[in-house]
Amino acid sequence: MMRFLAPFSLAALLVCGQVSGQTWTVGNTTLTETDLVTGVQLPWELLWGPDDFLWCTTRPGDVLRIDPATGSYTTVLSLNVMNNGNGEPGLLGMAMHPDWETTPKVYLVYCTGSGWNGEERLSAFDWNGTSLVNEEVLLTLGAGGIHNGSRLLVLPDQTLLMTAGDLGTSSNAPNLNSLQGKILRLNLDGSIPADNPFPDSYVYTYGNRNTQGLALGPNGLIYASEHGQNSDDEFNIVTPGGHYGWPDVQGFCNTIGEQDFCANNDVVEPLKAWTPCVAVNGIEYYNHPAIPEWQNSVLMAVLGGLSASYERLSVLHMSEDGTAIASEDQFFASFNQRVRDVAVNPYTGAVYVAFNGVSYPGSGPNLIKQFANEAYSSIETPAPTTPSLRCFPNPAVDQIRVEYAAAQPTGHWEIIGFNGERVASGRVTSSAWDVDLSSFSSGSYFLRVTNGTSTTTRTFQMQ
Ligand SMILES: [Ca+2]
Ligand SMILES: [Ca+2]
Repeated sequence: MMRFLAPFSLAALLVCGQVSGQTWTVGNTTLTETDLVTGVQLPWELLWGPDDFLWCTTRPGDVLRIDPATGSYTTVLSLNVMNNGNGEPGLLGMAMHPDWETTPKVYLVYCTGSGWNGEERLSAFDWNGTSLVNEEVLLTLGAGGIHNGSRLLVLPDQTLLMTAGDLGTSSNAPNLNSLQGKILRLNLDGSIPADNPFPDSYVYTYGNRNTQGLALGPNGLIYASEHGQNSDDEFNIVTPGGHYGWPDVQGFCNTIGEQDFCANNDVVEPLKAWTPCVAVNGIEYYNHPAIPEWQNSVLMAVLGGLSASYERLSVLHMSEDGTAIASEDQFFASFNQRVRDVAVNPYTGAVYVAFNGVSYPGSGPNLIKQFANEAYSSIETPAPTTPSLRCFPNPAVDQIRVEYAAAQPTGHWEIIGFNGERVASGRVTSSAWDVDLSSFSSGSYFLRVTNGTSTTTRTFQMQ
């Protein structure tokens, strides 16, 4: 079946930030694009939380709790991370305790230390209603300039998977005495599960290079995406005790040397491999009726590789039992933006996508977009509890009106170009004000209003 993806402009109808200017056609479904949050440095993990907020880690060390209805967010934790999140290390994966009502814990992986050597920590924090507190370090690994993993995923049996990269030393991966180049499995208190495949070991799979996608699929399947070196990015099914081949086997067992190694080592082959590498990243299983064309598929963020040629959201249509990829569709390549992660709104079926700018290891513009089928009627998303922000007209010519509906309209506002330069700012003293744009050049800007710990952003265009 052919699938079409055709953007067209709705600029005349826009309210700033609510719709960014495009709709996308997916079969018989129309997705409306919204810039939910803009100006965030390197959103890395996107997660729909058990509190019905969208949670996000940023590689420079912040945890954001985003109101999905308004895009307003609060920074609930700021960590000191290695090299301020420049390069590959920083704050990475996140997961929530499955018994959130009684045990509101958030699990985070981050790299800390100076220079390019340090420590990677898996820590649990308590959510106290406003911030993350009481860090408990559950596990420490090495951290380096490259290949730090790390995604987290809580399994239905209340254990936690953590992907650990090989730190650029490929011999780590097959070495069962190293925690690098693995997928690890822990109890939620940090102890080793009694039924792990290797006695008294966190190791769940080995021979992994740098796995940066994990998701639960149907029928108890666990999916993983893994970066290859130059060839053979992989999409795998996670099998306890499995050897995934690195560095002796890349992708399928399809060379003479690989076939011998695979026969002797019972190597698990991927469901699909991509050559040259496209830099596969965060994954999420999608089965929501809001986008019927994407049901029973895995949405996979693709960074595009060092050559910045393959950026997209891949839709991997799975076979009925989930054990094979039937076909791949590609979306949003026209943004030419590194796609880092994806999350799904369980009420509306809307998809949130984290973009990481145009070049490795991450530059502006960074933003979180929502793609929603507005024709789908669903259970309402819970009412927003945080301020709403509008700016209009969009596109703007010489002036823009800002409306900020907050209980206390205080704080400050900024307008920032997509190159990161702040071009205007001021104090918030009322719920509406005008900004003179007559000296602005044309292009994309974002408006950021900060009120206490709450930040709200909107994008607008200057003609
Ligand atoms: Ca492999
Ligand atoms: Ca191969």
